[in-house]
Amino acid sequence: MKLIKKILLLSLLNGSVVLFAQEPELADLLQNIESREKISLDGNWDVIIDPLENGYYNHWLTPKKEGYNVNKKMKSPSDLIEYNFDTSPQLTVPGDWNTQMEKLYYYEGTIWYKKDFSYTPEADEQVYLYFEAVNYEAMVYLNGELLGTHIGGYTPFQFDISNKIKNGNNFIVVKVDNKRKRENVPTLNQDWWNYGGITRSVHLISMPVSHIADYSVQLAKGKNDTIEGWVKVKNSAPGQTVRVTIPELNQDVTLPLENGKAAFSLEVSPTLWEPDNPKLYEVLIETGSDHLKDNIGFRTIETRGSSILLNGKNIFLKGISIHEEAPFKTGRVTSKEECLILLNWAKELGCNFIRLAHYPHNETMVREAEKMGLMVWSEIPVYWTILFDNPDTYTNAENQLVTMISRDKNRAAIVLWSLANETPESDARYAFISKLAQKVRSLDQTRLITAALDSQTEGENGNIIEDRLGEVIDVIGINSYCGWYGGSPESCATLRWASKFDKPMIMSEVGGGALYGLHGETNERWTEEYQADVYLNNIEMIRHIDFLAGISPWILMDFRSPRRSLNRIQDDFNRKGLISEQGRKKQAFFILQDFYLNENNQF
Ligand code: GCB
Repeated sequence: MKLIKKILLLSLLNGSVVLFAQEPELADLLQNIESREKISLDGNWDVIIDPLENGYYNHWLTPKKEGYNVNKKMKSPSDLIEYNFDTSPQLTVPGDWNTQMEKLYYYEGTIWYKKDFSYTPEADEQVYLYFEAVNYEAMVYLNGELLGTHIGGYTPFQFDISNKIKNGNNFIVVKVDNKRKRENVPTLNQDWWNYGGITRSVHLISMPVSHIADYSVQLAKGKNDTIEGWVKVKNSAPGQTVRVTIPELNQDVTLPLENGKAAFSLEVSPTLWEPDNPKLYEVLIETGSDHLKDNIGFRTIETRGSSILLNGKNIFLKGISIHEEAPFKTGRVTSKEECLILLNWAKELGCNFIRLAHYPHNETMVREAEKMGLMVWSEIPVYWTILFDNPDTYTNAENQLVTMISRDKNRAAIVLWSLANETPESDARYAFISKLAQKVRSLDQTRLITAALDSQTEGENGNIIEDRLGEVIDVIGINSYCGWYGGSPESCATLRWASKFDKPMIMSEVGGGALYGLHGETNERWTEEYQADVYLNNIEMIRHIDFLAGISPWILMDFRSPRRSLNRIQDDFNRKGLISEQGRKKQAFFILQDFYLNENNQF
């Protein structure tokens, strides 16, 4: 097991092999917060809109000693304090700011958030402040004191505030800044709305000082009869043990902790997770003082030549791409109900697979997809022309990647980690993405690596895939817009594909735009008929790609994008959805549905 850097075989307990090990270098992030006792800090937060960052910088543009973070109040009538959270407007958390106030529709910049709360600490307690996501840069202060800064808009982060939280009244201030920057991931240019704000939930999570911080329980790579795992306990006492049980599989092991860590390997053959039977097992983890429960599925995912094998069997990935955009109201998804609407549409379409584009989606989305039997492609926003030769950009991308894997490593539904989308070829890009791939392989060997590539060479007999990133990844994603950005829809039916690599290909994007309710001839852009024709002809095309292992057309639902300004048609929406943002299905939805449900598409 390459996951474990140092393995020392110790003993046999209950017939299972017990190992001591170091968990790989994952993010310092509590696993499975769903199962934890939490105090929610969601709801109304007081906000100050601060385009010039006056709450942070003085007029010489040096950071103030005391900015808005200290939440100062007037003590006497003559005091000059030019801000007041208590009389300020409010925004709802979780939620983006752009869709909550008309004047923030196009806003990109800084907004300060403040929340008061009271707390009564208990004995033997460790308290974490946990943010599911803030877009993009968050400086977090507790009672005026900086806890830390987090960069990256779609991944969770936490602070141990046990020694800082007060008995009684406390306040949190977060400086949220979503200015796009050239060196960021994503960079200045992107085809989705840069929704700002505390977009996902915020929690106070309390647990015993000695607690289960992280664990991994999955099938060993390629083995359907071996469950491998490890548990990390923070502040463990000498001689302390951890117990892992999977009651339905009659597995019950008690493991000694070494430096707070223990690993195990169980020889057992679980019913495997698959789309038709997304079986999850209750897994219980206990230490003396702490316990938690997770529902975990077991499956293997591999490639053989140009096929993808789920549990050793060839599978065609019938997918759809999805942005984390709320149906009916637009803006960021903020509830489980919204996740379920999107996922149920994917099921109705006949999918067994979803591409969660272009950044890690919220944890609920992944967990619910898993329960519904949807395989998941999860990706980081290494998108278009990020600065591949900038070391800070790399560090940022790697942090997002490692955090995504840390959060979701126990989700059997995730079969593909995607490292990049439509990145222009260069040596720097090759080195950057290869390094990310190495990182994934050092952390997780139980999933496949992919990237959505743009670069296909037009040969005499059609398109040829020869981007050298193909050497690095396991599954080649190809974004192709035949019939939309190039060629007529009819020309797609006869377009042929070849690949330099003996690897599976997923057509990770394909499609075209239509305004729901706009009808006309098949050659009229933006009509449902045109879009349907794009789908029909592309479906004809893919029947002839013998190394094709799946598709995830672009996209389930229309989504906001400031690049899309065609008045009366786009109105700030990318219209390539099969469903409008108001939940109306376009003709193309039914074309794809027919292909997925009625055709024997086992390629
Ligand atoms: C792409 C991008 C995606 C865009 C899409 C489009 O290739 O990966 O983010 O939204 O094309 O609609 O052009």
